[in-house]
Amino acid sequence: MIGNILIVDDEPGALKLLRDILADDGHVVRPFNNGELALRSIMTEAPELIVLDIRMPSLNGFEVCRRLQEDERLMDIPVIFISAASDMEDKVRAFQEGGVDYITKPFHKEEVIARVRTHIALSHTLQRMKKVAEALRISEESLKMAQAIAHLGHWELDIKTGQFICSEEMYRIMGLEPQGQIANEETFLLTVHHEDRERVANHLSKVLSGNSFDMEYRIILQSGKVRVVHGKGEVFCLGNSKQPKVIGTIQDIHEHDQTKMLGVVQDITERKELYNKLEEQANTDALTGCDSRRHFLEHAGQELLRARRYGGELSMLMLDLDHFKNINDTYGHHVGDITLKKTVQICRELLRDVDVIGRLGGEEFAIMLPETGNERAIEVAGRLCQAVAAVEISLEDTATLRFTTSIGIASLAAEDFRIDEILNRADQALYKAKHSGRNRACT
Ligand code: GH3
Ligand code: MG
Ligand code: MG
Repeated sequence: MIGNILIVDDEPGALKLLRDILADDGHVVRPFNNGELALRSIMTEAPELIVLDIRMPSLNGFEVCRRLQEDERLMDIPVIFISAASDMEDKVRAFQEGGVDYITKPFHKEEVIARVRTHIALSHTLQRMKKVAEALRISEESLKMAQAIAHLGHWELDIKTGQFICSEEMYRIMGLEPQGQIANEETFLLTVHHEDRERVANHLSKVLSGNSFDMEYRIILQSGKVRVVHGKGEVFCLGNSKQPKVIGTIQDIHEHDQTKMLGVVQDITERKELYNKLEEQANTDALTGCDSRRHFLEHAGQELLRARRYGGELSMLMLDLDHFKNINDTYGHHVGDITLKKTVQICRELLRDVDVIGRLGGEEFAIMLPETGNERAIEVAGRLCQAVAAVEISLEDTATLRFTTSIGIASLAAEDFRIDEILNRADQALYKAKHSGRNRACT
């Protein structure tokens, strides 16, 4: 193994001999006859090995070595000291001063070559180790960063010992200091919301028989805050076999010494909240706060199935404001909007909690009346018409606006299998109401 070696000796004969021995062995050699010059050269370009005479005028070998140790970039360069064969004291001190070895004068060619080769090889190995350690540190750091970005923590359960190890991010998600508070399955389960604890424990125990752990559950932070997490876990067998990941059965688990369960926890509280918010938005009409068309039809479909299954009654009202275009044209779109909101408000006040109002579009609403037969629906629709006609909306210039609505009524019949069949009949009834003078309910 060829090395880049710097040698220092104040004796010209010894320096030349040493240089020749090392150069003949194939090394790149930089010779110096005093410590100051050698130090300067080392700072400019660090060698892989320094062979350093102890006894030199002005700066001796030990002092040169001390200077190297003061510099972080140079402290790891191995130094072999050169001492006189007779000087036992120097040899002992050579190691105390941080030398890795010594060679004695007069030089024995084979000994010099052997010691230098050994330390060059060692130095190369150390450099490789340093690089690997640095790469490992970076990848661990990246993993930590990635986990933090994804709000993803991981845990490891040693099935044999029951020991639980959690990553830093896992502790962060739990709102705990990363000091090993979660040491076993029991303490892990304590972080789970009490309503979800049994479910998580059951699921976890099933993992031991080879199922993977994959579920959403709630955790409770020390602050009392509730977070929703998605837990995943699988059994890994880290034995001598070439297959490092095995989802094991109970038997497999007890056959392998190093069987561990690895899992991740992902904090999805924000995602869940956002999803709920978007769902709420999609289900609600932004202007009036009643159900959106899509949500109303979904709801009505379910109600139809229920009514058919249990032989219950169900009625639908189709409601359309009269001459609404005139209101917009006369008072402006804003007043039109107020009228729409007011209409929904009146319906809410008159209807039961189980009745559902949906905005089908524009100034057209549908109202579902569960457990309500035709007769009762006619009554409700009549009252709605009257209530709307009685409303006065005060406008800015002390004027008041009054408006009316027409309603079509239809009730569930034996041949109705789909909700639009009832709605179509209600629509036809609405048409009738419009054409027979408006401000009325028709069947
Ligand atoms: P009819 O008595 O026959 O129902 O007459 P109409 O004027 O009420 O019916 P038409 O269908 O001709 O007009 C409905 C109007 O409703 C037209 C449209 O500009 C208006 N409109 C639809 N959506 C909204 C809304 O969200 N806000 C307001 N202010 N107006 C709306
Ligand atoms: Mg209208
Ligand atoms: Mg209309």
